[in-house]
Amino acid sequence: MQKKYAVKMPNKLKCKILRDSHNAKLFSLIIILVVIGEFLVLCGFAQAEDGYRLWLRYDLITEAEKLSAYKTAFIAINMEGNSPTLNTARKELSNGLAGLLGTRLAFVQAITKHGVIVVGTPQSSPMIAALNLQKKLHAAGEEGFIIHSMNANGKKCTVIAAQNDIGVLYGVFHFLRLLQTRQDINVLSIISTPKIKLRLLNHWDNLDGSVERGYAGTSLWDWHKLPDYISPRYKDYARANASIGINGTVLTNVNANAMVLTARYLEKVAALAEVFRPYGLKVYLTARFSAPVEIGGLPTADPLDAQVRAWWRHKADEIYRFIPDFGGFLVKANSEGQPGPQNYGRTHAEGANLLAEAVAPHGGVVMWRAFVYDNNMPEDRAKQAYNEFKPLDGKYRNNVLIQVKNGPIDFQPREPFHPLFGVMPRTPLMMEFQITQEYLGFATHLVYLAPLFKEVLDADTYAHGEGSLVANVIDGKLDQHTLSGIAGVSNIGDDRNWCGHPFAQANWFAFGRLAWDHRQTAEIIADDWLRMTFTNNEKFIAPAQSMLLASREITVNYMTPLGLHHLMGWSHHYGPGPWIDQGRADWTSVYYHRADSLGIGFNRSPSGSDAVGQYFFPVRQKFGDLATCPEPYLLWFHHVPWQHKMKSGRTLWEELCFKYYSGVDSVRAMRKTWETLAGMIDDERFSHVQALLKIQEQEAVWWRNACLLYFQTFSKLPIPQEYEKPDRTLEYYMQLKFPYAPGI
Ligand code: GCV
Repeated sequence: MQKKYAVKMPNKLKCKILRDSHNAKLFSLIIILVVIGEFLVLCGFAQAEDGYRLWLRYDLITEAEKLSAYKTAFIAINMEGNSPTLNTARKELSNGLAGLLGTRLAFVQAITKHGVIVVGTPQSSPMIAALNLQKKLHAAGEEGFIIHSMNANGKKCTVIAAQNDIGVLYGVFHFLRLLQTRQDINVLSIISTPKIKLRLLNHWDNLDGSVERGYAGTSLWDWHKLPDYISPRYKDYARANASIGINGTVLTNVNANAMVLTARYLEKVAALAEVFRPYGLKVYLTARFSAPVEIGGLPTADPLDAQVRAWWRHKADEIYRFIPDFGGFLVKANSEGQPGPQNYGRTHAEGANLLAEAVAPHGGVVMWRAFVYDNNMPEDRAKQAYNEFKPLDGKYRNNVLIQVKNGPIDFQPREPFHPLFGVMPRTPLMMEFQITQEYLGFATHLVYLAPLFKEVLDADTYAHGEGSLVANVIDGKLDQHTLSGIAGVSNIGDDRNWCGHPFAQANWFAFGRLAWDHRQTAEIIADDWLRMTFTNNEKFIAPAQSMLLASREITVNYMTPLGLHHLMGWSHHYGPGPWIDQGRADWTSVYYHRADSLGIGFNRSPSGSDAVGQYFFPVRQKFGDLATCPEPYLLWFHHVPWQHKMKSGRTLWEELCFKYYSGVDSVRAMRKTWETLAGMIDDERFSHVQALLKIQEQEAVWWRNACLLYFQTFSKLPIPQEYEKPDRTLEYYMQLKFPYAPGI
């Protein structure tokens, strides 16, 4: 994936020089320019970048002191063993160091000098076997690794070791990251182990190449040409995932197509699995519940029907013949029109167990989604998943995980944590985050999602008293589950830079890093990503990092402040649509904001839908009482009078105006900050971000104006004098149509 940089001489110029052999001076001048150009490129200046390399850029270290320290510390590599994963790790390490240090290190058999990097497992490397690392390796676990500065044969060396080959690869990526981010490497003592077992991307990719809620081009999977044509991107994709510890990928949309389970497609899936395998990336598929009818010719898909059970068992056997390490199924059932067990009067547990039984002999899992709600149910949508799933705790086979979205509605810019976390102690619950920005400005807005992920992971459910964090529900610690999982709905497409917005890559990166270790901070992850993706220039890092860290709150402010939610345009979810009141009720905006002449917000307190009752004490009390409910969730849980006094001393209406206006002002400030960074990174990505920030500002103004003008029809209160006046009317915003918005 390393891009080759060459300074090209224009053809016309070449011809002229060849024809005119007397023009030696001009020729020399051009040679000098070419050499200077190549030097600048080598030094990382003036380099054209298209974002393809993501955070895996191994350009020459330009800080002389650091370079010399690293060159002294690392002079050779000792790495034996010969498996596909070890070979991948060897190549990564060798290429990475060659790029960073500007010289390719030799591979040595013995440690006769200071500065050897010793890499491998006790099985692959006699040197590591001799170093007595059992305890540390045990602590690192099956997928983890250690990186230690040690003495071997009286010589200083750096050991990258693991119990298994995949841990070695993860260790190599971590080690290279230390250099990419210019860390001190003299005394290393790292033991790193993933907190969560299944760390998956969910692709909402369709077999026709489209991506539901995808904003970075079309699907990476070229189903038409697979299995014969293997795009080089498949390997680069697996490599990027391995570099952040992601170990599984669900290739297909949860709004599933049964055809992917036919032999013709399984052959294609197997080809992808083959490419991904050395990177420790397992493939999973979505299973359409009605597949036995649609592709199996059976009259029913009833999970208790003997023929249906046999069909799924045979289907699983067939899949495992194609893909021996197939991970399992992800299922969306009885939600948004997808078929499921309830079509046959059966429960979600009966449905999940049917598939779990089929994959169990092969070691597969079933991830059954809790994103279930029904507009025919006269119950607050926010309560429905809990009502459906909690009673089924303990009824699932032991290879079933319930995959729960971070909040009770649907990936809004801010939601309280899902009340299911903590209430199903006998079932492993997986987290589902959305990396693709369906509700956060598509791939046009700069929004760093790590603060959102952290807010949910660090939330306290109080399931077993104080300190029962959501993170410990999903890593299995709270209720002692060995099976644990986390999924991120992918933001990856076939755009050259993978994620559309150059900064959207940070969300893929942050998801992987938090899936590996949810205790890491959004700050450190942002810092690493910026250094690896752009530059180590501190003058760039500090302002760019503050932009990243503030961006999510800024977006909440100009889209859905104070707990508002689900205000976006109908179906495509592009832009504001707080006036939407037609169609399926629980897909309208008015269902959620409930604005009227008295106030605004959804009363989910005990006097309303009592959704707060689904949380443990004291969370339910805190959320349920207007006086103690944190203001960021206020309108999620309460219908609040327009004149209600907020903590700031402003009335609710004034506060709403303040939030929307400060959201826009902050985007303007981000634009200004970005302008000050010109020249510190490559022009290509600089101007790409610059242009997108301009759109972000326009769209933030659009959100602000449309929402405030609309809510004003209820509050009947003026937008305070000090603010600029909306330059369009509400009618203007309401008539905007976007039939070709991406992602549908
Ligand atoms: C894949 C939301 C999205 C849908 C998505 C669904 C889900 O409703 O708008 O596109 O469908 O969530 O998560 O299943």
